[in-house]
Amino acid sequence: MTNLPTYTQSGQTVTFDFATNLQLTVLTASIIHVFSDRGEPGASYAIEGDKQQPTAFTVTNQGDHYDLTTAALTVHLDAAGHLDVDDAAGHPLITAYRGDRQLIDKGVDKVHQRLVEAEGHSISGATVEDDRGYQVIEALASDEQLYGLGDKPGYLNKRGYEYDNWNSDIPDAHLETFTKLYKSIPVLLGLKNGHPYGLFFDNPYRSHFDLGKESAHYYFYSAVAGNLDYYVLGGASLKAIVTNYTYLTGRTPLPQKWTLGYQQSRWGYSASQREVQEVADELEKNDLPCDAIHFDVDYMRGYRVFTWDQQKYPSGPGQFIAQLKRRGIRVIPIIDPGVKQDPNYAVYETGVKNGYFVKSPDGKLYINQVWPGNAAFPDFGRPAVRDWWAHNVKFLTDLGVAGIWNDMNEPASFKGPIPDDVVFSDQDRPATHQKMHNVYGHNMARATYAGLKAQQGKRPFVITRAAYAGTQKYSTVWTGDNQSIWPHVQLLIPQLCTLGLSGFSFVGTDIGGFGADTTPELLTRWIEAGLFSPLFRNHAAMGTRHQEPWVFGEPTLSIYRKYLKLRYRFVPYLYDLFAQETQTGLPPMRPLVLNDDQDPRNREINDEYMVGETVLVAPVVQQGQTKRLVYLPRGEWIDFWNNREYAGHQDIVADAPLAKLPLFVQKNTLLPWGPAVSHISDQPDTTMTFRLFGDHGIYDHYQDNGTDFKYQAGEWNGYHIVVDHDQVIVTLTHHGYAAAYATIRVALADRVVTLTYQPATQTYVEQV
Ligand code: MIG
Repeated sequence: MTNLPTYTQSGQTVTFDFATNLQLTVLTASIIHVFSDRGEPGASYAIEGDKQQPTAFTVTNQGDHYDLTTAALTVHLDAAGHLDVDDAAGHPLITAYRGDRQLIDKGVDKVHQRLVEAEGHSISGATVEDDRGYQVIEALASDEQLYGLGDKPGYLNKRGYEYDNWNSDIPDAHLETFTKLYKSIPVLLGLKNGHPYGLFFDNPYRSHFDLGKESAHYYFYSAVAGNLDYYVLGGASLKAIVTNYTYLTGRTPLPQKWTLGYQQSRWGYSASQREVQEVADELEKNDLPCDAIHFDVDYMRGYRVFTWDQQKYPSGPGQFIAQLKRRGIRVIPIIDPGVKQDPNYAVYETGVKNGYFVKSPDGKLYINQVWPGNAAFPDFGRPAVRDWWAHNVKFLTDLGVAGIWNDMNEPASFKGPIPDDVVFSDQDRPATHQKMHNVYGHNMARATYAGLKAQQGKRPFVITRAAYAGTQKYSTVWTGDNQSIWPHVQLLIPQLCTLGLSGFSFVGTDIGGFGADTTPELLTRWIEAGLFSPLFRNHAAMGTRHQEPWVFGEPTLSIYRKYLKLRYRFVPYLYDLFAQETQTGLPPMRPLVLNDDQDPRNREINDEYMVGETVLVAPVVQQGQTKRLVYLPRGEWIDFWNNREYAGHQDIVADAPLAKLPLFVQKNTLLPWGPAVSHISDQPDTTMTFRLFGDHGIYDHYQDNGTDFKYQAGEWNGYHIVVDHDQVIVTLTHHGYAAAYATIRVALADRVVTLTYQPATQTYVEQV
């Protein structure tokens, strides 16, 4: 038997003297950093700032292993380096697997494997490619569910599947067979025998998760290179795991309120001012609330980023954008990373002159092809390049755009993949594409955020396709190129919920589907299913059938309108949830298991989701279906449409004709009920309404100016509303924002109570 290694302790870091040193750092009682230096320089992109808090812990020698114990976790480490983690009550959370991997025999020999791979197929089951790689293998209990990993297109419980972390733009329809998409968010959440934990692997190199596919007895993480660098996350519930994970990697900041409104997009609109104008006119004519129109690549001059084709915009882009803004519609243009290779184009010229683009190993500019043809790629890992990009954003903010949509930043390339050895910077140190690929979109979004913030002083609205863990601090995300197929309206539920479990709270899919032709029924079910996705945008590819709400006539138009109007009623609720999310990291749109991980039924639900704690959504995601089974979790529930009451912990059959989204509110809930508006105004609301579901309720409501950062200096209002036995009490718990509501209405079952603000006493008094 080998002896235990010696160890040294420095502050909250304990270094064990193995052949390769292993460091355990206690960041908090629930977060332990596991690190082994394998020679990779550089700092984390996901984590910013020092997350270590003074925390008590002990290290004890137990003879055949050490125990490192905090108030929440115990790490056992034996002489062979096996690392096991228990919670404070001694329940195993993470147990190193003591055996060897048993590779799946797919009956393919080496010769055939090469042939199959040459044809473009991959034989799955990634193993470590060379001695720069490593793997971490953990035992699986028979009762263990695995969640997280970001945008992977599968079901909520990812046990039994394998995934890759390598940001990829793959044009085929995303199905559960895909191991990777645009984002790499290597955070895994587990429930082992009902006990929650998390593992965050902070290594940007290409990595792989096999979550019990190869064997029912273990799951593993492997990376092709980089340091062994991961975090063990503990907590009493999955919620606590998400809160701890977002403490570490950051939270979605409070968005501008209008970003929660409906947004209309289509690749092609922006090719002419007339076309965008028509879209705005149709929205208005058809009484469809909308807050933004997105401008895809067509507005640029020959796909040159930070240019605008004036000829396509007779009024001039600035005038036109201002004109739309006056009608309540904001403009979000797209920006790709690829900069057209053109010596007469200032962005390219400046980039070349300053060495801002990535280079081939021989030191020459690296060129690949994207929309503008030959293009150079900004070296976003470098601070100077991010500053330059942020400055370029001024071209767009000067024209009055309201946000920026970042695409193609995996980075995608048309002329073959960018080779691994292309020189990208890791901050100011030369590194490789292999290392910087997965953080490319992250760094681009970060630069865009910085530019918008500096130039607008508002909360930046960035939408990015590619991301890494932690990108949520800078940007919202959408799930890229889905298609107008039923499996994709089904997918949006587990995929957006999974992003939420992975730290990304502001998420959405292309409503109606991006590729392929939608049908009226599919479009209708999509606007229903996606009703509470924070990013609420209909977008489609050029060349597909149009899918604006009016193109199919009735009844599609009326149903679509009904749901847009309903969405606007819920905007104050979503905004409140975001205000809370900034403190907790809990996403507004969430899987049932997040609200109650102790109900085994909640652990496998892929066709329902919750909005906050009290709203349950059970969309129809099958063609032709007009009734569906709905699992009601704990508590009592009220059918939103007819007030019928149901006990929880049961399955009911809900009627769901095409025009109906099955929607339930927990009994005895108060919800804010936004005004019926066509656009979200930057002017303060003078009135707010709350609706009671049931007999009594309590609600805390947040209000601020909805646009800038003044709330951080205390310019916000908090309202505490209590309805009990027909008595309504509203208390202004925090008054930092001058424009407190003049009137508050509370809609009870049989009457509406109106309260008015008394400035002298800062109280709300019922009007009789
Ligand atoms: O190669 O800009 O995912 O939303 O409309 C396609 C055109 C590039 C991909 C994005 C999509 C966008 C499209 N883009």
